[in-house]
Amino acid sequence: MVYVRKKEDQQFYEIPTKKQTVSRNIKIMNQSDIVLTPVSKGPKNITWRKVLAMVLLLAFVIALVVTLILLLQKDETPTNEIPSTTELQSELNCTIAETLPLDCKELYMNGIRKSGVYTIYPWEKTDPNCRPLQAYCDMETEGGGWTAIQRRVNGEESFNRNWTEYKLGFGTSYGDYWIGNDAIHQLTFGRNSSLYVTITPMNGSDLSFKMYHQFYLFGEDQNYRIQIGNSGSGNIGDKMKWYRWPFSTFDADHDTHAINCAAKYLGGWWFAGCHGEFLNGPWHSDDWSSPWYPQYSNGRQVNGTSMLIK
Ligand SMILES: [Ca+2]
Repeated sequence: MVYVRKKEDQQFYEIPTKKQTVSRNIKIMNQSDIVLTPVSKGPKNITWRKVLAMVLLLAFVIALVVTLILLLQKDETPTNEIPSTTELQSELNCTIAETLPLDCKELYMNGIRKSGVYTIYPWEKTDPNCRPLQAYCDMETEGGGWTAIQRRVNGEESFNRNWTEYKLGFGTSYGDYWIGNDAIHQLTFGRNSSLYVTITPMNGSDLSFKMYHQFYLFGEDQNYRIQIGNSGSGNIGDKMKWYRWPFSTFDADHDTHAINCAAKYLGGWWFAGCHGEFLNGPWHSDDWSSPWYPQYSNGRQVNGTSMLIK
């Protein structure tokens, strides 16, 4: 039904439909040809249709906006399936690890001559442990190219750590640190490495050092058992030449003594029953027993240590 509102009386009138009096085939010449029927009220049906249409349109717009907001939120929210930045970085580094330095020796061979902290890539890209490592490189001692696996310079880090911490490493490579037993295994196993131990004496006299050859560490499945072949040059005793023992920490006793050596002497090491040398004791303390017997029988005589490999 179609309606019209007359100006004269503001009254609504119903316009006849085509079926009634108006046809497409009839040309209306005069407005009086159309018979208007007054109706009591306005075009109620039209108003409701408009309202209904507006409601439907509004509902559609609201649904559209809500959908868009949900889609945007989904894009911004990280999920478990998305790798973290560290994982991506690690994956990236491992992917190109073949062209990057395995250790400080390779950096030295690439022309690096300044001692300091560098990034090394000990693992193959397919290794689940694959990750870049920050390591201190000694590029001056004994021909340079040495990777520090242990270094103590200021006593800021405690070396009384548990199995997992020794496994993965701790500390900061520009200060006190342990590079990690996994990394030592990876850097030495099957590689005929040399080990160079240094001790800085508290009394200001010359640096103590000792070289060993054929040094390597077995993997965690053998509790990082150490193997040392021949001893080389040095100005202190070389009892480490006989080392064949697994690693121990206070929470993993693998020594041959009835007691827990790591718990008693407050640090991780390749204890047997218990030790003659021990570089991981409490810093500047009488509790650090026999760092390197007989030259260093007490931790208060020691002002720095390092264990270097290449
Ligand atoms: Ca024991």
